[in-house]
Amino acid sequence: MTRTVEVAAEPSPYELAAGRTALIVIDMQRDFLLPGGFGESLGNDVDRLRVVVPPLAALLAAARTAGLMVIHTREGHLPDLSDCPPAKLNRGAPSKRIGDPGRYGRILIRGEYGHDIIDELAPADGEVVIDKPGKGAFYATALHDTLTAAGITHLLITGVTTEVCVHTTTREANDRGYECLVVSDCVGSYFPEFQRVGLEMVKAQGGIFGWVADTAAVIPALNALTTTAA
Ligand code: TIU
Repeated sequence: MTRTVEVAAEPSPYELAAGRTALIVIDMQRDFLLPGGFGESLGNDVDRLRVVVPPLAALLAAARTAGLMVIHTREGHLPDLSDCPPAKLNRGAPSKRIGDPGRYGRILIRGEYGHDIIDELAPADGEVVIDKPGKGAFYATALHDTLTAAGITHLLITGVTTEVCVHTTTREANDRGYECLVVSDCVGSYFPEFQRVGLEMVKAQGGIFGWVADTAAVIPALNALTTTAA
């Protein structure tokens, strides 16, 4: 029988199921979090995302100890940009576009230093890294097949940015039948208002896309899973 631990989440308690739950860490890449990358090229203050790093590092450690499957994603494109639709390449008026040289290599291009995950949250050996061309982690990736093969039905969703890649991925996951909990202090936005409303939208209408809880609720539940496993 699957062990479960209840998380005090909104709008209702969330059943954390051992062996069926994965932690998804979305796009914690230098291009979004450091000056000179894609995030800044769009006119954003990247410092707003840094607050996510300490709680997410703590959650990652607890998830690893509890034996959860951990999946990291990276948004980015092939060097020839053949997987980047013109609608994405040409949208808006960024000071630099995807593929242009940035402070950490070509912006949002796979294999470049800026495209990779920040050192504090580097994937551990054996953790899956999903490279995605879109905002959602399920579009044009093997994520659903990977989760299905591992028997995963529940997702703890973290990363950046709340209203863009976190939301798109949560909605994609919800439509595919996953029970999603968005960890509120482990997701970040360049816009405080979008952060607040983005979290409200997930849990509104009885949990239309899923649940929301912070690390103060989720980490003790992970620790309880670890204890009951012993
Ligand atoms: N611009 C913005 O808020 N986000 C993105 O472009 N990608 C992700 O959210 N990862």
